Amino acid sequence: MVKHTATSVVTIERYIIEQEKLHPEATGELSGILYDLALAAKMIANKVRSAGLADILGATDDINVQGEVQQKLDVIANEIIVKAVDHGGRLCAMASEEEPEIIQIPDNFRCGKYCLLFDPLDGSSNIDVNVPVGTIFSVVRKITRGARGEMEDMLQPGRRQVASGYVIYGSSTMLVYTTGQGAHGFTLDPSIGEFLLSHPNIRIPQMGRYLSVNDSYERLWDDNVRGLMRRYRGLDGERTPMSVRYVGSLVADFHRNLLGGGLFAYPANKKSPKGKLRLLYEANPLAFIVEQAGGAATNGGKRILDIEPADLHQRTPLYIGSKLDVEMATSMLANPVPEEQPLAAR
Ligand code: AHM
Ligand code: MG
Repeated sequence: MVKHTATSVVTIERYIIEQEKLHPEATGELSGILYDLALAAKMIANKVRSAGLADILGATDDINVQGEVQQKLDVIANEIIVKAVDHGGRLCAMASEEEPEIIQIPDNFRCGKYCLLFDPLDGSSNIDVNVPVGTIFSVVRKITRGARGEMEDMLQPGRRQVASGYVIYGSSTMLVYTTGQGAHGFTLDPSIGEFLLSHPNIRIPQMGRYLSVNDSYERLWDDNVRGLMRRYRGLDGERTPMSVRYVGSLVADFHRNLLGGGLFAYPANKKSPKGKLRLLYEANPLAFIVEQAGGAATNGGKRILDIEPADLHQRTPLYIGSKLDVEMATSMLANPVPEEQPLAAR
């Protein structure tokens, strides 16, 4: 008798179709954007995999073997995404962490009803040392009337996202996405070039094992942030200590915490009063995913998905991950430890 394995083989393409059927009114346009992004992810994965060879295959002074100027991988990733999605007739505009202005759909292509916002290669400074990097994306519906996307379409709060996701280029390449019906993960099988469903309906543990924070900024934090980090580490005896894991690549840190439980924090500090991470390209898409997985995300005072964006490249402090750990941040930062009064003011 033939023995079958317990799990079925489901490609991302089939999964997206199945999910789309849950929405009878769906036109298939959003699904089309997701396929195109999966294709872009495979192309970027291919480039990332051979990144370490650039110096050998290319010549010096940033000129490659064809005599072309070598582009940095984050610029290449940006280009790959734009070219994978700009002609499908599904998008009315894009915005990228790599580009200062809105990216318009070329005149010769039709405009659609969605906007795509993305960080093409997050953590790209890690490429040179072979540490995982990622792509993050967010899709919102167009709200203005004209054919082309405008700033107002881009600056929508994260709760209006219709899809978001990320790709991690790690020991394997994984794509995790949500359309508001759970967060689902797919692993790239490089031998057949397909993303296969490997992590259906991801659930993040309510409390985490890992704390991901760059504590070299400790001297620049407010007392309340310092107090919160002490609590996470169990130094005030109020919580089981968390272990610190910090890759310095948001997608990698987030992904580990999503699967195993934990909290990623990039607090505001005296040098970066708004934190470092971008609301539209990093915080919002990951916040949508984490909430779909049963976790939470805040800037310390407000749910990330409720922040009204004012600027395309706006930054935000970010506390994201296991629900109870994020709630700890909300309660401790909303009731900040009073600042020490300078002697002269007492
Ligand atoms: P980038 O978008 O310029 O790559 O910066 C974002 C990265 C994140 O991946 C990571 O979490 C963070 O910057 C690390 O910053 P720091 O070195 O200050 O800890
Ligand atoms: Mg980034």
